[in-house]
Amino acid sequence: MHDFLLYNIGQLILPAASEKPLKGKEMNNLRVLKNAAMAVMDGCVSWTGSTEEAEGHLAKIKRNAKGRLVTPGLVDPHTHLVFGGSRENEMALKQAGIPYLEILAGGGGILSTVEATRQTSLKELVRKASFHLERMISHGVTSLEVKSGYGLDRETELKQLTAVKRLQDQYPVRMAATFLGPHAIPPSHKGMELEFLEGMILLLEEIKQQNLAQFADIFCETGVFSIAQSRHFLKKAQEKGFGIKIHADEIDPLGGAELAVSLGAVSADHLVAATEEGIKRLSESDTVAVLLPGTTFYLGKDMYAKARVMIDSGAAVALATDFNPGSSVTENLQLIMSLAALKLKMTAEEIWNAVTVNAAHAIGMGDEAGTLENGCRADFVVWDAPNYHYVPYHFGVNHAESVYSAGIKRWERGKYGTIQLP
Ligand code: IZC
Ligand code: ZN
Repeated sequence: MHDFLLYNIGQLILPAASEKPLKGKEMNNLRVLKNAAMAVMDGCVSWTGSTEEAEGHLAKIKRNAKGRLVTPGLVDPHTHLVFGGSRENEMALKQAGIPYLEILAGGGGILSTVEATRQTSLKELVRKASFHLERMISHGVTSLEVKSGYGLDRETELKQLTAVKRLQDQYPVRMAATFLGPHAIPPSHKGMELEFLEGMILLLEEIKQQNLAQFADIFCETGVFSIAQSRHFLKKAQEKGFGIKIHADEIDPLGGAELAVSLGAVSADHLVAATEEGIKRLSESDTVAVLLPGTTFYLGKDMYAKARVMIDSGAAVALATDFNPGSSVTENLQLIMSLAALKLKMTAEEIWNAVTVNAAHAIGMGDEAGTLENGCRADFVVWDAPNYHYVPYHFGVNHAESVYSAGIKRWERGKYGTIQLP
């Protein structure tokens, strides 16, 4: 006897749990079961098959999906969810054509969020992040990564990571935490980048001891951290047992992709300016290229990451929101899926694999998240959509009808999603 049986599913998307991310052509294979059914027991998927076969299965609760699309819960593998303040004042600067790195160099951008985050209490940081996290969940996300990096000092970095821990305890989603201490150089350390980096390296030890993060990350970019500095920091993090990630080649082609591969990073993120050589190296590796087209869109740029070249040359690609208060202010991964279709020219099959299995691999959850294999935790979304092509096609709105984690409904489009007429 199952606890729950969902039948009459128009399309059930079943990405296979695999040891490695899907690479190149494999990304275009999406397992789709039509007129399907799925059962849940003790929070895990206990059976999948056809609606006809489901008639022979007993369950405490049965639900008719009415021909809707059902997929694994989405995985958002790159977010800056915990921060103080907001940066709507930068919109006018953007409109005036002032580049992102120039705003940062002037003490704004990341540094203004650092100031606000330092002044925000732990309790308030958790409250604020909860608001955004609930919005993410309502858009279908059941697993995500969250970075620190708006402290740039011991106290505030630990406060941010503690906020992540509180969210992990409070919310029924899987959350990977990433220490991004080297996200910018604080004004107190201008001209003393190496000292600052050494301070962040010292902090790695404490974070490891308190088990506050599984990954370490660095912003490798012109005017921020160089390739040599990034290599130094990431190697130290690796020695201490962290998985490593890197903000690579977002604006300038410094060789971040090559560095990520040479260190065996779990992911290289952004990659808009990655070189041909960098892409080639990625395609020969299992480092996941995490692409963030929402950021390119929001920064008003015309050049997007070369997803087609990456996939066609055999790389593993995932997609993320990069949700943050400056360069990608959206919790909606569905919108990113539309941008991936329109701007990155990814197929619908590649897109669904990129926000499920491959995104899970990018945060070390390849064996548990982004799949609905028998025995896996039942994290899934029922979509107000008849097929998987529909979600990236109809852009800018929320298509989730209900969102489940561990077999329990956590969100449902309710009275605020449909207008109640008097
Ligand atoms: O707050 O601007 N790129 N880090 C690197 C960001 C964007 C977040 C921000
Ligand atoms: Zn980022």
